[in-house]
Amino acid sequence: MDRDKLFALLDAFAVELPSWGFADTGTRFGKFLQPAAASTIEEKIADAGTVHQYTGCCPRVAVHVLWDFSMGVDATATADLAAKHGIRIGAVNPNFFEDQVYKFGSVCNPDESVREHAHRHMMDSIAIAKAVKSDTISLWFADGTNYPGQDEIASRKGRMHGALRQWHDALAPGMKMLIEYKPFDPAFYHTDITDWGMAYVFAKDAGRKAKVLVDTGHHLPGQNIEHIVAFLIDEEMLGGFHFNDRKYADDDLTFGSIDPYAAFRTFCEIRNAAEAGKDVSGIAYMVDQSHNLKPKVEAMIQTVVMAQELYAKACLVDRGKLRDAQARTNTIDAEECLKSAFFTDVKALLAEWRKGKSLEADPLGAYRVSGYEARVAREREAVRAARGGTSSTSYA
Ligand code: PSV
Ligand code: MN
Repeated sequence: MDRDKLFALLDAFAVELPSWGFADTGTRFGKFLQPAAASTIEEKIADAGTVHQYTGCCPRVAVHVLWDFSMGVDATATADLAAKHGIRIGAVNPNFFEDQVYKFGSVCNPDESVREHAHRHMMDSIAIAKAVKSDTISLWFADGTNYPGQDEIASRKGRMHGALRQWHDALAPGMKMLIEYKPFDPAFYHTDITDWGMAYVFAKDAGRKAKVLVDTGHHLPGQNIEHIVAFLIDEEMLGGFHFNDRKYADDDLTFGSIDPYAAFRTFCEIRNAAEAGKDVSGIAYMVDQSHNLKPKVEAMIQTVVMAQELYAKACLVDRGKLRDAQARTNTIDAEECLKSAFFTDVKALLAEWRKGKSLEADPLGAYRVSGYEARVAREREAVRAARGGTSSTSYA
């Protein structure tokens, strides 16, 4: 592939950051607080804008409604603030898991008043999306049961189905709805949308604006994510990704930190589809990571640079050679096509791409010398002390 084509593909490769990834978060066993962690939407947006400033490829920040908005407050101010930091608001994530009423689920709850509560929250979330000019509502449900017999699985399916259909039709024109799946956690016996197949069926039944969201951490060990991705693209049902990595379950580790070759293979399937004429331009690339150990802005820069490198490698696969090897059923030659692209050092190419955008060649190094983290740590600690508290925002 020539350099200009690669650079054009990199220009189009935007990675959306999660607002919650800049806040103090932890595990159910506790949080380790960081002085520079963001505790307001203003601070989260400033951090996301900073990552974009150094990487040049993160023009949007996803928001989580209950963590980032107060009901009744004008959401357009948040969009204006994002614009001041050189970014826009991306996916709007309603929250169907935190309210006390959701103990036995949200839309699948047998109690109709709880389902209505969830419905009102969805309508508020659509209104927020309109106000911030976002075209994406991203749905994840913690719904499920912990014990056999706790509830009727098929009835819960029917409730989910009804809600998604109704919500699909309430979306504004041009808006889309992404449906995420997760095999377990917090529900440990059965989860109402447990895998890509169920998400696919619900999305398909809801209507054309609904697509599947693949969170790379939400798979059982050994599952072949690139196969799922290739299948969904072919069905025109892949809406987007939540990037992260995991060793065991949904660990929210840095994308590519455990298995970069698997992440590369996922990008390969996207590029294969694109080269075969499929429209992949609507796929949303989003990060869903909450760092408990790493400094948050640094971790996001590391993530985004990794995503760009793996994507560039997937672009570099010699698809002419690959097709030829496949036609000859030469498995070794075919596999070598992937391996030689994966092992190509693309750092210099990316540095050149950044130079063309007046960015520093090494985003992490440049960010570190900027002194941003030390400065915001001082400012945020002072603000928190004046408020008389520590970090406020939630688990993620
Ligand atoms: C759930 O584990 C999830 O992946 C969903 O995308 C949520 O919105 C996000 O994490 C919140 O942390
Ligand atoms: Mn997710």
